[in-house]
Parts: sequence; structure tokens; C-alpha cells
Amino acid sequence: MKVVVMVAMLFMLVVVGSGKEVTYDRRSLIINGTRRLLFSGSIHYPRSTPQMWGNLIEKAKRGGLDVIQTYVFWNVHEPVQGKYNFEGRYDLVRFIKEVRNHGLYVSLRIGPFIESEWKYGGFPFWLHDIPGIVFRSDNEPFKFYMQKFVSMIVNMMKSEELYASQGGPIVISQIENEYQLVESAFHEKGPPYVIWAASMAVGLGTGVPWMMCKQDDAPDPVINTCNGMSCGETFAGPNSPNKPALWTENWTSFYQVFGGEPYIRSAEDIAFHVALFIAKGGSFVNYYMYHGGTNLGKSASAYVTTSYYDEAPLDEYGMINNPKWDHLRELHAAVKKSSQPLLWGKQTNFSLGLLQQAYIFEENSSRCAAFLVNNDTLSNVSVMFRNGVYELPQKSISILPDCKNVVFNTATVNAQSGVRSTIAVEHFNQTKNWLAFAEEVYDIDKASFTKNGLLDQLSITKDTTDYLWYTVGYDYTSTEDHQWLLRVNSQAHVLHAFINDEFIGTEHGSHNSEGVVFEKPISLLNGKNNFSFLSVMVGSPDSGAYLAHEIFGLQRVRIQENINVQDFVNQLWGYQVGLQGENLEVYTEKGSESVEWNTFDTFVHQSLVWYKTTFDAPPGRDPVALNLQSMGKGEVWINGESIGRYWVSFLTPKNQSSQTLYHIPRAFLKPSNNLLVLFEEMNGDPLQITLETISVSHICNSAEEPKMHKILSPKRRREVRLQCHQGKRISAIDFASYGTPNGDCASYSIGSCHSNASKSVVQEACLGKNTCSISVSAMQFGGDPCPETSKSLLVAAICS
Ligand SMILES: *[C@@H]1O[C@H](CO)[C@@H](O)[C@H](O)[C@H]1NC(C)=O
Ligand SMILES: *[C@@H]1O[C@H](CO)[C@@H](O)[C@H](O)[C@H]1NC(C)=O
Ligand SMILES: *[C@@H]1O[C@H](CO)[C@@H](O)[C@H](O)[C@H]1NC(C)=O
Ligand SMILES: *[C@@H]1O[C@H](CO)[C@@H](O)[C@H](O)[C@H]1NC(C)=O
Ligand SMILES: *[C@@H]1O[C@H](CO)[C@@H](O)[C@H](O)[C@H]1NC(C)=O
Ligand SMILES: *[C@@H]1O[C@H](CO)[C@@H](O)[C@H](O)[C@H]1NC(C)=O
Ligand SMILES: *[C@@H]1O[C@H](CO)[C@@H](O)[C@H](O)[C@H]1NC(C)=O
Ligand SMILES: *[C@@H]1O[C@H](CO)[C@@H](O)[C@H](O)[C@H]1NC(C)=O
Ligand SMILES: *[C@@H]1O[C@H](CO)[C@@H](O)[C@H](O)[C@H]1NC(C)=O
Ligand SMILES: CC(=O)N[C@H]1CO[C@H](CO)[C@@H](O)[C@@H]1O
Repeated sequence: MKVVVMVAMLFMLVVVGSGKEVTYDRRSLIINGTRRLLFSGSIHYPRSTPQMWGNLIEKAKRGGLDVIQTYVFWNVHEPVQGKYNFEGRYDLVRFIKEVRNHGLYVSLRIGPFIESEWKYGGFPFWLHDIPGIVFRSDNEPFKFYMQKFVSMIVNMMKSEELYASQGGPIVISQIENEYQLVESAFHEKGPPYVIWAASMAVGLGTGVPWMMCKQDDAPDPVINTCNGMSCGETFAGPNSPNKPALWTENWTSFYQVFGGEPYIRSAEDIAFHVALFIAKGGSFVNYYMYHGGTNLGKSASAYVTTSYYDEAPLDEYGMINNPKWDHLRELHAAVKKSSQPLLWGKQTNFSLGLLQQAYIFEENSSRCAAFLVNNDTLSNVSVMFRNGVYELPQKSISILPDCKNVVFNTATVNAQSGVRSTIAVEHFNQTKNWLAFAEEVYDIDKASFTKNGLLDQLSITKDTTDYLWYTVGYDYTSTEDHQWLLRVNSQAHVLHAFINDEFIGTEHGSHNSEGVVFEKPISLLNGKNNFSFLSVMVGSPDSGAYLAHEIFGLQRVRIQENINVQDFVNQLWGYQVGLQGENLEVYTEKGSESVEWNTFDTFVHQSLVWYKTTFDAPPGRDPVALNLQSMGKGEVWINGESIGRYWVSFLTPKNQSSQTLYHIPRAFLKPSNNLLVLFEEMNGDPLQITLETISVSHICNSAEEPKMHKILSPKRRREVRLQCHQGKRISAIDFASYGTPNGDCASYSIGSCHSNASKSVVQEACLGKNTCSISVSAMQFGGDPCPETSKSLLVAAICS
């Protein structure tokens, strides 16, 4: 044994010594001595479960990725100063090894400021309490803790031999994150911090390059990189002729907030901008996100939904999102086919028309690749290129890996499209299956401590809970019934107000608003009146300069009757951190025994109520979610694991919930008797909750007969290929038309020409199969329904 270890170590030394370090030149990263064109995708380990990782990475690899990019999430690893957690979802080393085992590289964005719609931008809250600290600036306390954490992560990677320089998968690392956006706010403390961060990182000797995204002046040898949706248009380029053009965040969609609409970015638009970036000399593109996943627990930042980038190439549940995934896979293949001239050829570009350009990469006459760009959003155009006529669809780029044949066009989608559907497998509509208990409304005498004045919410809660009670007493002597106006200003996100234990109203802010203003006419009792305010955060902020100095919670509380104003700000206030149910962990098997649960009927439509029930796991492997459309706002736990906050009652401008389905990772479930606990703040109705399984049930694709003319139009497939997800089979053909069907996969109908054999031919070829393909030819359909007309085939099928 010992001998083997010795030999292995000697080998390592030799390898490191013989130039396995990752370097770069103006063209690309250089790995194992050679230039590389790399496609990368962000998958964040804490946003899924270890049970999902292998499958996600495998699908990323099949989608044509070379690299998996992740942030490192400091606050999950060091929730309490000096107490580390690298278990379960937080097992960074296991995640990186999983990537390595699939033969992919890793881009490790250590930060440690990461933003990422993650609570407190990834900083552990204890950092807030370090005396004299100013985050992300030339500040000794901050630099001390930043260096300590970054060094610890780097040393952990080194000791596991995970850097490419050691034979591992990590080919690049990131220090800081989009700092330029806030740098000027730190005045003279900004620029030296950038220089310090860069040299500190470089000094750690990882043997792989460091990058700084959105930092135009990243000091050598750190590479400045671009984030955005259209880096081919917005990126000014590397800040030195010896650095490659890298795109660290090409947003595949955008994160969603409660009360906000989903942002849908088409496969064609993403493909256009990726192809343009490559055409202009880029050599590394990362999709942010490739798989978004789920903001489990209280991990999301302010107002961000629990579902994260569900529109990415892999959806929240890890299922392939087509046509996006497949269209990008074809793009990657086309670019890879061109990689020899792209990486070693000479780049030139010239105009092909008013809004059309050609980008050529040429080594010699036989090694040449071209990207033909049509930036006209309104019309298709035909251009002359090297003695050929090429049809360029509107707003598209055609890729010619040999400067002759179009193998891919960004606007021509050959990929199958898929639509998800859900099946309700359990209805929680029986009152007898629910138990409930009401959360206590605290008044000043029951509060855990008192203090003069209004305190900052996060300084008290330490961000361990979203909830803080602020309570105050007011002695009032009058026997007349006066109408007072209560006015509360808060810098938290939601306010629930009670007077003398009675609920009087609720108010909330939004992602783009400055806090909450609550106003309500009230009556007071003669004698002592108790005011109780439950102040709620919906995640802590993740960005902005001087994060540690931001103040949250109640700012002003007044009552007013005509000119008579009573201001409560400087009074004695009682504070209670967290909910009783949270403090007792009633969402766990054990904790739930520590409170007296009541039958359901007692609490119908009340706010601040805990509910519990049990259920069995649905059979099969389809992803599982709770449909909470009947609920208001709160949090859900399954067997003690929080699956995140929900907020269904906050409607979008289109009068819809931002999110009604909440993912339950299969790993949280046991076969039977799963404990479901909800805390409901509004007055939602749990009787209408359903447990649902999710699958891509409807798939559709089309293809055209080859056209017989000289114009080189983008290739359309000559066969319709259909494929159900793993373990599913085609159970029905919804629609099939060989002829001139109208529309596309979004909406279709039979056109003027239709072969009446269409459906039976497709059924014959596809029913009962996981995958099938049918060629678009008259022979296949037993005759030509309309000779002289160019025909296509469109098929919509059901997988189950
Ligand atoms: C590195 O390059 C050498 C020769 O160029 C090759 O034999 C080897 O397989 C490469 N290693 C990796 C990990 O790509
Ligand atoms: C060639 O590309 C450069 C850089 O993108 C651009 O400034 C120039 O206008 C292009 N030339 C033509 C003819 O398109
Ligand atoms: C083109 O360049 C490649 C790579 O340098 C070389 O292998 C090939 O022989 C060259 N072809 C011609 C026609 O010069
Ligand atoms: C395409 O046109 C838009 C709008 O005129 C412009 O902003 C963009 O830079 C152009 N892109 C290219 C690649 O020419
Ligand atoms: C451009 O061509 C595509 C087919 O390649 C067609 O679907 C589209 O309608 C055409 N657009 C215009 C403006 O003619
Ligand atoms: C519960 O829902 C199921 C499925 O919709 C229905 O069959 C049943 O009648 C419902 N029970 C009650 C008590 O509403
Ligand atoms: C206010 O709180 C005090 C102390 O808990 C209690 O004794 C009193 O009854 C409460 N007043 C009202 C009006 O509920
Ligand atoms: C919003 O939706 C609710 C419930 O579906 C409906 O009652 C209401 O009329 C809608 N309001 C608007 C402005 O569409
Ligand atoms: C299909 O159409 C042809 C002529 O258009 C007709 O003769 C034939 O009966 C039809 N077959 C069926 C099964 O409808
Ligand atoms: C840096 C960058 O490219 N940002 C852009 C990201 O995309 C949005 C929407 O297209 C633009 O508004 C940003 O300027």
C-alpha cells in the first residue's frame, strides 16, 4: 500500500512540474497545454439535493457542456463563526467530485461575496457583528475574514487534489463578484481592495487562473469577464491583449420575485447572443443558470421566489426544458465542429449588407469557419458569401464550420418542444386529517426583553428567523369613542398588526419598493392598550454597497387624532425573536409533540396558524410538488426539512400568483407517513392543497421536406424525431399532419393539404416507444397528397 501511495505522489509531483497548470493567452484558456473553447453552465449545489446532482451533471454533459460553474456559499458553510458545515446539500467536495466523475471541468466562484439571489449575498450574518467591519472594501477586519475563508476553501480543494494543476477538474476560480457596480460607493477604499483581493487570490497558488466578473480593471494576471444577456454586444473586451474573452454569466432567463412576472428568454435569443460572442472571439460561455433549482429553507434573498430559474435549460426539477436544452446542444456541437479554425485561425470580418456581417476564422483554405450574422429583426435576407447564396432568417446567425455548409442557424429550431403537466395524486381536503395550532400574539409583558426605542430587525434576529415581534403598551384615558389613525413605517417586508390581541391588518412591500407603510383607523380602549406588530422579512438583501449598515424593521409608529399625535418611537418596546412554533421546531417529528394541536375546525381562515398532516410518497420517479394555490404566505416543511417560503397571495400585475407549485425533492420523502407542516400567515385554506407529480407530458416536433433550390437555407431536419423523458413512453398521438399543416408546436391545425394516413403512420411508428422518428416523404405516407407543393410533417404526442 505504502509503495503505491509513494509512487502516486511522485507521479503527482512530476505532473505538476511538467506544466499541467491552466494558463491562458489572448484566445482562450489553455488546459493541458492546449487552447480550449468551453461551454459552461451554472448549477448551484445547495439549490438541489446530492441525490439529484449526478443526473443534472449527466444532462449538462449530454447538452454539450464542458464545465460546471458554481458559487461557494459561505453562509451555509460557516453559519456560526468557526463552526463549519460541509454535509448533505453543502458537500462542496462531493459535488466537485461528481462533476469530475462525469469528465467535466469546474469553474469555482469563491467570491466570497456572491449575490446570487442568496440571503445576505452569501455572507454569514455573524460578519455583520465584527467591530469596525465594512464589507467589500479596504477594511482590515473584512479582509482578514475574507482571506481566512478563501484560503480555507482553496486549501480544501488542494488537499482533495481538485485543481486541474493537480489532475483535478477545477480549471478557473473567481474572486469577488461584480464589484465594479459598487466600487465607487467605497471611494478611496475601493480600488486598493480590488488590488488586494486579486493579489491575495493569486498568492494562494492554485495553478489555475483567477477571474473577476464585471471588473474592467481586474489587475493582471486576473481576467476580467462579462456578465449579462448580450456580451457579444456589450463587452468591451479583455483589459489586456494577452487575456481571453470569457462570459461568466449569460442569463438564460432571470430570477423571479414574488409579485413579479416570469422572464422568458427564448432559445433563439440565447443562441444568437452566444454565437455572436463566439464570432467576435469569445472562447468561454457560461449559462447562468443551466439549472436553477429551488431556494430551499430561508436561503433566498429579499422577495425572490422559492423556484429559481425554472426557465433554464434544465427546469427547477432537473427535467430537460425543450426546445431550449436541445437547441443549445446543437449550437454547442456546431461551434465545436468549428473549433480548430476558431482557436487557431486568423479572424476577419466584413459586411454582407446593411445589417449583415460575416465573421471568418481561417487557418488555410481547408480549415475555415464562418458565422453569418443577420441583425435585421424584421426580414429574412439572402446574402452572397464565397460564391454561394445564403438565406439568413431574421435576427439570426448561421454557423458554417467549413465556410460552406450551414450546420446550424440560431433562429431555426429543430428541437422538439415539451410542455409540463401535473397530476394531483393526493387531495388534503379532509378536515379530520389536519391538526392546527394558533401562534401566540405577543404583548409587551410576554416579550423576551424590552428596550427603549425601535431596534434594527436583523441585529436582533441575526437573520436566523424572518419574524420579530415589536410590542408596545399605551395607557389611554377617555370614555369617548375617538377614531385614531395608526401609522407604521417599516423597512422590513411584511407587517401584521394587532391591537389587544386582535388582528387589525397586514401590509407588504415589494422588491422595488422602499419598505412598508401601514395605515389603519383604530379605536382604543379606556386603560392599557397593547400594540403588537409581527415584522416579517422575506429574505435578507443580497446586494448593494455597505450591506452591513442597512437597517430593517420598524422605523416609526404613531397614532393620530386630529392634531393630537402620539409617537411611540422612543417608548419602551418589548421584543420577541421568532415564532413560538419555530423556536419549538414544531415542524419536526419530535418538536411537534411539544405543542397542543387542535382539531382543524377551530381555525378555519385565521392568520398565523400552524397546520400539520401526513401523506405517503407518490410511487414512481416523477418530481413531486405541493400545489399551494389556496394558501396565502408562509413556509412549508416536509419531515423537518424546509422546502422554502411560499407567497401565493402576492399577485403579479397580470393578477396571477408568481408561484403556486413548491418542489419537494424526492430525497426528503420516505415511502409513507411523511410529516407535512405549514405556517400560514394570512388566512389560506389548506383543505385545497394538493400533492402533484410533474412530467413533460406533451411533446411536439416538425420537419420539412428538403427543398430543391440553390439557395443555401438553414438545414431543417428531414425527419420528425420524438423522445419522451426517461422511463416514459408515447401513449397517444394528439396530432399528426403530413401536408401543409398550419402553425407550429405552440398552436397547430390541419392545412389545405393533408395526408389522411398521417395519424396511422405516426401511431404505427411511435406508440409504446420512448423515442421514434418518421421521415418526411410521400413514400412514408403511402402517396403524395399534393404533388408540386412543398410539404412538412408536424406531430404532437403524449408521453406517460
Ligand atoms: C493531456 O494531453 C496529453 C497529450 O497532449 C493527452 O495524452 C492527455 O490525455 C491529456 N490529458 C487530459 C486530462 O486531457
Ligand atoms: C468588424 O468587427 C469590428 C469589431 O467587432 C467592428 O468594429 C467592425 O465594424 C466590423 N467591421 C465590419 C465591416 O462589420
Ligand atoms: C491546413 O492547416 C492544418 C493545420 O495546420 C494542416 O493540417 C493542413 O494540412 C492544412 N491544409 C492545407 C490545405 O494547407
Ligand atoms: C443589432 O442591432 C441592434 C439594434 O439596432 C444593436 O443594438 C446591436 O448592437 C446590433 N448587433 C449587431 C451584432 O450588430
Ligand atoms: C423568414 O423565414 C422563415 C422560415 O425560414 C419564415 O418562417 C418567416 O416567416 C420568414 N420571415 C419573414 C419576415 O418573411
Ligand atoms: C376530496 O377530493 C377528492 C378528489 O377531488 C374528491 O373525490 C372528494 O370527494 C373530496 N372530498 C371532500 C370531503 O371534499
Ligand atoms: C395588555 O397586556 C397586559 C399584560 O399582558 C394584560 O394584562 C392586559 O389585559 C392587556 N390588555 C388588553 C386590553 O388586552
Ligand atoms: C383577479 O383575480 C381574482 C380571482 O381570480 C378575481 O376575482 C379578480 O376580479 C381579478 N382582478 C382583476 C383586476 O383582474
Ligand atoms: C384517404 O383519402 C383518399 C383520397 O383522398 C381516399 O380515397 C381514401 O378513402 C381515404 N382513406 C381514408 C382511410 O379515409
Ligand atoms: C452587462 C449586460 O450585458 N447587461 C445587460 C443584460 O441584459 C439586460 C437585458 O437585455 C440589459 O439591460 C443589460 O444591460
